Amino acid sequence: MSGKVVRKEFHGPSGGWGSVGALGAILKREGHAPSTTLALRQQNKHGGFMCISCAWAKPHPPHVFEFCENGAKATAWDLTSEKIDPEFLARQSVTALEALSDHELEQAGRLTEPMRWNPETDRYEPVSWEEAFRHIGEELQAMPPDAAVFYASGRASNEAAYMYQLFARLYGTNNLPDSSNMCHESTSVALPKVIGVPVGTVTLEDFEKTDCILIFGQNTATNSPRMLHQLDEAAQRGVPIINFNPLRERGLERFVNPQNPLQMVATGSRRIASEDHRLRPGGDMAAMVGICRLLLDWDEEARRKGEVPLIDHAFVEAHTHGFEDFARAVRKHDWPAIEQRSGLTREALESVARQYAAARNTLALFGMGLTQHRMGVETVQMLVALLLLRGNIGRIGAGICPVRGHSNVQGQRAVWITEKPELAPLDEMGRMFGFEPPRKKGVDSVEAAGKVISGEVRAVFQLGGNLVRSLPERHLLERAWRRLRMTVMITTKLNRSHLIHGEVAYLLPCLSRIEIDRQATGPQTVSTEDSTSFIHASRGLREPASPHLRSEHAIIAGIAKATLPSNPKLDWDAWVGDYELIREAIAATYPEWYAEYSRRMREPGGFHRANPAREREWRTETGRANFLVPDSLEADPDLRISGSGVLDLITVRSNDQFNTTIYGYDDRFRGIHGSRDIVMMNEADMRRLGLQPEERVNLVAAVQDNVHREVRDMQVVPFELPEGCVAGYYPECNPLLPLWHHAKESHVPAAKSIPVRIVRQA
Ligand SMILES: Nc1nc2c(c(=O)[nH]1)N[C@H]1C(S)=C(S)[C@@H](COP(=O)(O)OP(=O)(O)OC[C@H]3O[C@@H](n4cnc5c(=O)[nH]c(N)nc54)[C@H](O)[C@@H]3O)O[C@H]1N2
Ligand SMILES: Nc1nc2c(c(=O)[nH]1)N[C@H]1C(S)=C(S)[C@@H](COP(=O)(O)OP(=O)(O)OC[C@H]3O[C@@H](n4cnc5c(=O)[nH]c(N)nc54)[C@H](O)[C@@H]3O)O[C@H]1N2
Ligand SMILES: [Mo]
Repeated sequence: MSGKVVRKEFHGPSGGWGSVGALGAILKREGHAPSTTLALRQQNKHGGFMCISCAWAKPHPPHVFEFCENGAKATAWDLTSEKIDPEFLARQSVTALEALSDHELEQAGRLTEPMRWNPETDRYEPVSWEEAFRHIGEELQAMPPDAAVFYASGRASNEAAYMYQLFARLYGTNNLPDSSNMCHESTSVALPKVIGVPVGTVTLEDFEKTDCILIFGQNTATNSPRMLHQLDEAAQRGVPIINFNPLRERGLERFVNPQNPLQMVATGSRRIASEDHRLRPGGDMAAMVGICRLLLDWDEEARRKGEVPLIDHAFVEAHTHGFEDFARAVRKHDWPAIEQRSGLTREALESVARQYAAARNTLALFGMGLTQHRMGVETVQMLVALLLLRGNIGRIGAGICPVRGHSNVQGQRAVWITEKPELAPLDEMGRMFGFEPPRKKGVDSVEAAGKVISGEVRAVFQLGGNLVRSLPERHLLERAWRRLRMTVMITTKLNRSHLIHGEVAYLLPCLSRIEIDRQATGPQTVSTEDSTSFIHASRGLREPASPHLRSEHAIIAGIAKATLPSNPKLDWDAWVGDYELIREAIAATYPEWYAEYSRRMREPGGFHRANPAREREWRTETGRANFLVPDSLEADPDLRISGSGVLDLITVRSNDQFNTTIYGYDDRFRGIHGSRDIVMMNEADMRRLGLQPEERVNLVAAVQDNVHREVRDMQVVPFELPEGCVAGYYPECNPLLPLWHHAKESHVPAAKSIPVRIVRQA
């Protein structure tokens, strides 16, 4: 359980012995056999399995150990020897299980058999797969298709994801929200308008050739630690790595390469970030406007003096649209406003602009610090504008790099798990499988939550995920979730969204990607797509946790067969027997990306899904890369933070969690141990509010809409972050997040700027 918070200042580097020690502790706790260590050696390697943790690129040739502390934790977590068998669930009622913490629920181990909730005993009891499918099918047939929601957390393979979206559409709905809706959807909405593709343009080759790296709102050492290799290599070449983050994230300061035993014994570690700019939350837009403004002014001056211009005018002329309007809009912002809104001084921004202007090739990385704001979409577009000014897209060593979260979130969207019908090749699927696909827009994650709360949604399927923890508006959502007619959870472990359940509730336990998936034609291989659009084969290698588990593919097929009339053009059983056939269907649906899918994915290093922007082919409305003008410099233009005492709450991850999966209570890099029920505060704010370190306070959302949102008993932790903002952990702080507080266009919950008040306990 989360207990009293203990501060242990972190002075070490990320990587190195610290992570090896942390890993050893995890392996021990999970009761690991040597086979786990063997499994780790196959992680992210050709012929092995692709990590189930983050989506970072898998280099070829790989490092000796192509895994990090967190990837190893995720592997160990799935391969745990702990099991939740039917006796475990027979011993206690579901209501009694609610007393367990989120950590304890998952820690209890792998689910081993399909279970159905029995209202008479209030217990999950074993049920046969066939009976489960029959009953779920019957329930689905009885409701209008748009009353069901098919959520996917970004872990399932491309093959399973393709089957899942096809099933939902054959059933009659585009209600296919996924984790991306809470994550990089701001990116997926922003990029097509400006560069004509929804994904990043950078590959690992660009890291080798770059001269400058900008990082906005991405916590590499915690959330994509394998990327530290690329950053470390760049830092060694003297490449400036300029980091923008309100929090001091120590893991990005210094790094010891744990792949290099010599360095592990040496005392020296190397710096990663060369500069750290601690801006205000949501201050990125203003900071970028400031940098653009400097470039424009300096460029004008240079041209006047006959010096080399700073803007790549040839590129702007040949490839872009809207430069003049953009330049005019940027020049309208004066320095006091830029400084006040970014929280950075003009001198600090000049330092960045100078380095950026001196670099031939620049690439920009970003994460949730940009996307999870009301202005998330516009801010991503502003970052692209900054790159376009110097021709930094579609050139080796340069580009835009959204760092994706879940290991296959990018892949799932690219095989059309999407609520937006215009993004899926519906005509082609209709032709291939002889049906009229639904054309009505489906619900995204926030809309799904709204319709669960209003009662319009009657059934929720989760292909992974833990929505009552990961979504906003927890108080209302939990209550409404219990009123659902049906909850169907395809899952590996037990979580909160399974205990708070519908009238008809099923837990359908599936294989993990690390496990051997034996089907009619033998062990199967699946595929996933990383953050750099490379698609890799992945083959499980451990014996399944239980003989009763089924693959996600087999579970989806079982439900589909029980729900839909038989279809001569679609043989679900054949697909389950041989995943090659699913890949053939994917390739036939969209050959431009997936031709010769099976052959190419098996090549060492995988294959790259076509990315026209990388080749400077702009599939936008203007046929060019577009400069778009931001409406405002504000993080949240509609929500004027007025009055004293309102603070901006940033919710973040620790390095002892994967989203709602809590491995433990230690946040080593931030030096916060023993509890996650904390609020990180600037010492000046603490003084102003008269708060002591470790004092317990309550947090309430500072919005006026007649909903009371509160989290209680949070311990105050002094931390290096700007005045006026505080930070806490996701998912503990989610009850404070109003459902309507999301990015305007993408509906990504604005989890990085929640207006809150701190209330002292009497
Ligand atoms: N170990 C581990 N790995 C993970 C995950 C995990 O939970 N644990 N989750 C996975 C998933 S799904 C995702 S999406 C990624 C998430 O990875 P990240 O994108 O790194 O996500 P966060 O930790 O939410 O926050 C990122 C950083 O943004 C900073 N930030 C907050 N507000 C602002 C702002 O206004 N401006 C700027 N510039 N910075 C800001 C925060 O201080 C934090 O350091 O990681 C993936 N990998
Ligand atoms: N306040 C706040 N809220 C946030 C965020 C934030 O930064 N702040 N981040 C958002 C982001 S970026 C994301 S991606 C979402 C994530 O939100 P979700 O997708 O809802 O949550 P996860 O924690 O990733 O899902 C974990 C569950 O997936 C299941 N699972 C694990 N492995 C497998 C598998 O192999 N197969 C199947 N079928 N199931 C499996 C297990 O039951 C596990 O409990 O949360 C979002 N919510
Ligand atoms: Mo994510």
